[in-house]
Amino acid sequence: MLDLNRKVLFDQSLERLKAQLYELAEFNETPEHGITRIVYTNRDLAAKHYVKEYMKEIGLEVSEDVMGNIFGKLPGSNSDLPPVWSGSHLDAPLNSGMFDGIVGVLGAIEALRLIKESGLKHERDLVAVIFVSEEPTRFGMGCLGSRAMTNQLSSEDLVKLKDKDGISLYEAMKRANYRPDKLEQVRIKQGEIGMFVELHIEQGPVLETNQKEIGIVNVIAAPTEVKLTIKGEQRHAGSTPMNLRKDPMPAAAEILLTLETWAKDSTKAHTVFTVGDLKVFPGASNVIPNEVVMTIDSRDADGENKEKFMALLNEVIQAVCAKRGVSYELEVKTHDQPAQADSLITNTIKKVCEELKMDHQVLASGAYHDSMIMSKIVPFGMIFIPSRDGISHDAREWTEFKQVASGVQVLTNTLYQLANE
Ligand code: HGY
Ligand code: MN
Ligand code: MN
Ligand code: MN
Repeated sequence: MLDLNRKVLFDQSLERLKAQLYELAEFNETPEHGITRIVYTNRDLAAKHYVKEYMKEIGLEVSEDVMGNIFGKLPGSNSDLPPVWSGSHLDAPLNSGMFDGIVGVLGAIEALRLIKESGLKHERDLVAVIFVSEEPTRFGMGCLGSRAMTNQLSSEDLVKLKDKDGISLYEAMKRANYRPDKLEQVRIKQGEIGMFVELHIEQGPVLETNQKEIGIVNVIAAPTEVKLTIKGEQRHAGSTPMNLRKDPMPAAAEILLTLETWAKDSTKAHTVFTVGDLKVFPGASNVIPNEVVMTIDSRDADGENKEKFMALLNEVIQAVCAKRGVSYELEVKTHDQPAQADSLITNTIKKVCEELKMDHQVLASGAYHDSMIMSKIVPFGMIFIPSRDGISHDAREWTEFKQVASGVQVLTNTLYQLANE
């Protein structure tokens, strides 16, 4: 094991990570409740600047691509070998927590700092990476940076994806002084990167319930993210008899409940279904709406079940809208496939946990991550640390700083070993 596991180093790491987590939490649009940090906004750009400056300060070679993905490199003795990457995201959804994504960003940087300061040799370059916009908050699609890298985001997508104010991803990139016209420069080919390891909070209840310090992810459940618009006929709420109505609101409710029941009855362990946003137009209590717009977020770790959901989604929407005399538009934003972690990486994480005598277990990730997208071009592994009460994407999100530091210790040793593979 690395001599960096000495107690004094662990305590120094813990203090640094704690301070940085609080400092990054300052870049926040909703200090009155939780953390909100949306891609290409001032807070997001300020957080990026903070991290770039810190990476320079500790001597990493810092670069940024035309989209705003950030890289901090610690050169190895053999830079011809494909590097080992580690990292996550800086953006945060609405009124959420201060750990999601951030522990993977700061953890990767801290790991490279510890390895650098230990003076221990490593062959492969080690790179801390910060992906643009992992959260779907602004453009309805998550993992924009890693999708762009792995050629799963086209120039047409940059124009098509729009935020609630009608600003396209292309325009938002330009306003933030990035170069959407040079998207091709972001692409990374299969084989260019050797391995990718992401440290992340679990965002669920398993590790805490089982009293484990570390989670080793074997599979990442994949999202199907859809925008459904149902159009009906706006009329008076009082004088319109029930049999004359073409009301999109009960149509949306029937579709939602049918799909929720299907997810609840699923025999697969990680089938989930959420409607996180639903807007009614014009939105007056005594007016039968003319339109309802809702998001549908379904996840599964089983590819076959995902296809069954997709078939059911189309069938239910069609049948309910026909029965109720309303029309609909269905926009499928993502329909990703579950991602299997790499056995060399997961075995290395396991070995490190055993050597550090940390209780650990293998588990699936219900949340998706950039690792899921990167798995298209590079073998990945994920290290989880516990979430208090299993809560995330909420101001109550919490992980003890000792748990963060332990996760970073496992990440550091894992990266060191993989860099000498
Ligand atoms: O939604 C997710 O799973 C991720 O946290 N964006
Ligand atoms: Mn998240
Ligand atoms: Mn995350
Ligand atoms: Mn994620």
